[in-house]
Amino acid sequence: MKRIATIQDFSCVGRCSLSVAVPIISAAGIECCGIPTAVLSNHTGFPTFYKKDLTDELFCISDKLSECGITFDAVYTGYLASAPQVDFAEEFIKKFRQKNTLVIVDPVMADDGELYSQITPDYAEKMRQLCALADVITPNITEACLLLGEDYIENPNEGDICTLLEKLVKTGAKNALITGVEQFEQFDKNGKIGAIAFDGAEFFGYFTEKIPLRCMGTGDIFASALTACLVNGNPLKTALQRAVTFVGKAVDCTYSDPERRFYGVNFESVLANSAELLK
Ligand code: PXL
Repeated sequence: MKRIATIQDFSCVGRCSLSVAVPIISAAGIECCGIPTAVLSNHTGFPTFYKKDLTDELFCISDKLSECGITFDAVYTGYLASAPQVDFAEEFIKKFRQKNTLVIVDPVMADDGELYSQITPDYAEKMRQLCALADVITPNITEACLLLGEDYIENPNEGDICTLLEKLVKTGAKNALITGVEQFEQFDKNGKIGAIAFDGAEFFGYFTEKIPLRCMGTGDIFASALTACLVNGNPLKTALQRAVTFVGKAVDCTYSDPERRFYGVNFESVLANSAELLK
């Protein structure tokens, strides 16, 4: 069985990070080893939260895994709770990377032009170095601009996205993918939403119906589904299509739930029926 190490926080409430990565990757038939960067009562999108940073523990955990001779088919990083944890992720990748280990970095730090609470400006600089080690990076538009040290582009067109992707690949990542890209049809206000990728030679994108609902954690669900598809041997183009489809189904299901919560996507409702998509 394939095995992934995923480095991100555990938020007790709020469907993000490890609470979505572990079930999604497990449903794809892959062993998912969660390396917790922090434990939070709930994610930082709520007005208040308790956070216990686990930076010291991270180094002890990685030393023991290494002593036990454990290997991983992929290392996938998500929300890192502080700038020193970005250094840890870099060290972990260097320690555990073998010839065929895939490295996926989701540079979780901002959305809609704003840094997440707790993320400091020096974080983006460190994140740039981490991204340079990756096989695939999955920023949203805000994160892509931050990684490049550019001003946020509010309503980018496809040309803007392609330029960002080309620059991101020049900074070192083998493949770059930008999420949350909207494709507005001329007379269809709902338009479509999806992702565009660049592998250094070719651009490809995939879009699904845009549902008028913004939920925290959508990027984490996307990156987890993409990682699972890649580790199961799918090419990036297929993995991108399937991850966009999976997120679309989950957001659709959340939208039709009269009791939906603002803080999370009902991915549980689609996971069992969509597990084949991730294989
Ligand atoms: O979904 C990204 C994310 C993950 N983990 C924590 C967060 C956020 C976004 O705010 O606060 C703790």
